[in-house]
Amino acid sequence: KKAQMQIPSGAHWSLCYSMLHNVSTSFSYVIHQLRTELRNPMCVFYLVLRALDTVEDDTSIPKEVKLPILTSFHRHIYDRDWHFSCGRDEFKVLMDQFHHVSSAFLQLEKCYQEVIKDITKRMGAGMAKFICQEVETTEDHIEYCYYVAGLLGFGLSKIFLASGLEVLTPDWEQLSNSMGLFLHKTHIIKDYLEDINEIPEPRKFWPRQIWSKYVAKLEDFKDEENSTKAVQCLNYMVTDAMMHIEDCFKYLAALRDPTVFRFCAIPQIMAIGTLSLCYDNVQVFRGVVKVRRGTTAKVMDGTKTMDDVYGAFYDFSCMLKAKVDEKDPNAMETLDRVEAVQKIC
Ligand code: PS7
Ligand code: MN
Ligand code: MN
Ligand code: MN
Ligand code: MN
Repeated sequence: KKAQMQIPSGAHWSLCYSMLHNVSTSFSYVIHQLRTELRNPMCVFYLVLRALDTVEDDTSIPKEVKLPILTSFHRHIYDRDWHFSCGRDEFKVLMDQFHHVSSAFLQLEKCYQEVIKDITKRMGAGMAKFICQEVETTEDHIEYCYYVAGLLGFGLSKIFLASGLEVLTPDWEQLSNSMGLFLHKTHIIKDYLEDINEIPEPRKFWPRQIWSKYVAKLEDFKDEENSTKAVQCLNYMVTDAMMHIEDCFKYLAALRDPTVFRFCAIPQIMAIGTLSLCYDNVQVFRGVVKVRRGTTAKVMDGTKTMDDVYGAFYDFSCMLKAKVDEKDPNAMETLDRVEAVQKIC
């Protein structure tokens, strides 16, 4: 313990930034380009929630061990001596080196600590709730996405406001939630196979109320004989996620600081890119579906203004539109959504 106290504060930060890079290259990129006053809080916020998520995701931890960790995680971040090993690879490293995250957290200004603690507390409670129950209805699906992403959007907005860099519109709370929901609904679609193949237990985030119209068990989408049903359900899920785009535009259009703008806009463009790639794509049920590296690089480099956002959404929604087949049961609805988006662009 003595030795740990002697680590110079700069060492905690460089280890945090190196772990950030190892767990997410894309978030590492958008966090690095932020102004100094936001960069450190965002790095810590990311690592704290990523560690919380590593506990949530590890299906080998017994429920009675996992639940109290999730619901008291907001207290563990204040404790440099707290340690819990779980997860795999770079996530395991993060858990084993978590004292560096705590040390960095304790050096942040109080106002940032408060937001991070509050969101961690509420997200942990929400994750615990969904360890105990499955995603049955579309309301459950929205509620889960609210806990792991909508709440985060809310917390990020609070940090932007606290920094004095942003003012935001009166409806920022609802718009922040939509920003998170759009990202996370997309993520859940893309991660179908990764989640269902989780060992020792599958994870299921698609709402039963929707998939049960197509198959008897969510796993059935993996079978080749169910390809048509699987893709129809996938197309419905993609169309549903698109309903948040208008709110996302409103949120982004109100941002003033160019680095905050890029931080918020780049993940949203990656999401519409992912949706357009997933639409009508049976590969979602066969392997990994990911936006190409070259496309990612273009988005990272070429997103500076609202016009860039509209341009990217226009292009990706064209790619999606070109795949809509009139035989798809929800084709009309999908085309309506595409048109509504393109009208704004
Ligand atoms: C900008 C108003 C603090 C920047 C960014 C780690 C990513 C991991 O990857 O399926 O398959 O393991 O387990 C709104 C980020 C929503 C959250 C949720 C946008 C922290 C994206 C912990 C709000 C990101 C939310 C789990 C929970 O999915 O993932 C604005 C910063 C944003 C982290 C994300 C991820 C959830 C997640 P994987 P999972
Ligand atoms: Mn995860
Ligand atoms: Mn998770
Ligand atoms: Mn996932
Ligand atoms: Mn994943």
